[in-house]
Amino acid sequence: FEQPRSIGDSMRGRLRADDVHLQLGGLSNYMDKLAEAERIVIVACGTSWHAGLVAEYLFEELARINVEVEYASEFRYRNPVIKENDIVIAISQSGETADTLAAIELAKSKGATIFGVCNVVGSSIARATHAGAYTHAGPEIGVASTKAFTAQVTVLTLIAIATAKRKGTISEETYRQLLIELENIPAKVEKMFENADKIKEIAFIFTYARNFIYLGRGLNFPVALEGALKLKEISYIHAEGYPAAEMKHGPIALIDEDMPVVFLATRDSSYEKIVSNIQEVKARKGRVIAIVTEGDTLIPGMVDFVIEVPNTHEILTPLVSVIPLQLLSYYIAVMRGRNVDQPRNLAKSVTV
Ligand code: F1P
Repeated sequence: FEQPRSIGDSMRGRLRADDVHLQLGGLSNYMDKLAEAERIVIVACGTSWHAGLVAEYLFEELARINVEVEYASEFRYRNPVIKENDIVIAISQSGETADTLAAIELAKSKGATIFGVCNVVGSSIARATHAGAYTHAGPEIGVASTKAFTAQVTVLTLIAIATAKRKGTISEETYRQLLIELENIPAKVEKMFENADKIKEIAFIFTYARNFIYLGRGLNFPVALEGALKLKEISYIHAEGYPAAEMKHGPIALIDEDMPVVFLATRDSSYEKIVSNIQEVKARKGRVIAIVTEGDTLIPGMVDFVIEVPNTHEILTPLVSVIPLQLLSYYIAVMRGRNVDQPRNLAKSVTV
């Protein structure tokens, strides 16, 4: 519920549509290096890894830079190919995650330049990097990351926009549109919280579901993964996130009348394809909860439940589409009597 403030804080002082250079603190000195990079490697764990997957789409789409997103816990034990002109971006809420820290040290030993996107000022990861941008969201109070995700995505979006602007891969018009729309996001998120009761009603219906599937395409694919992770973490319901187009390569076998399927179906360039994925699930009697853009008149007639999110620029979609998924997990967990702040088996920062 803090997110209208924390998303706002993550852009405050950094963003002026009339400014040629976004104010990105220590990173500002590295903008040329970033703009010239042939490759960005992102290392992170859990929710922060999902923010990294969003960043992959952003940097590729806006700045045309090749991006690889690595689980830090795998990367650190491989012998990855890292070159001196690679930029490694480490993302971490706590700034203390042992796997992410080890991945940074490995990349550093191979000569890469390391940037950090962390919530906690002065944390071990922030100190281990060459430069970085704090999210300004503050640490999470609970264990599961929620505001950290949207704050990380906000900061990564600003970095991608600034890089694209420096490279000339986006027009002045797009640059301005994106920054102006970013400033509208906190108010749009606030509006979604006002309609949270609808999500509570859906949560009530699915409180005792045993499984969930989350499907999305493009920028909504990492959001599907994040929705599934939130549900697992705080309600202990088994949930899988998939790219919607992968469904036919396996998970479709799971669909029947007992399977709730959450579709990220906002009005974007994947819309028509998502509509046909929804038809495939409905034909197999899956129970569909669709996250749609407000005013959508097609999908509500096809599915069991609809949750509307405000319209925004496609690039900024994850900042609005993740909110109903966090709320759905939250209400289901509370209805199941779970401790949402301190889920079983989870540590706030995984330091071993
Ligand atoms: C990564 C993370 C969180 C998750 C849980 C365990 O932490 O996987 O995403 O919610 O708290 O740790 P961090 O590196 O982002 O602090």
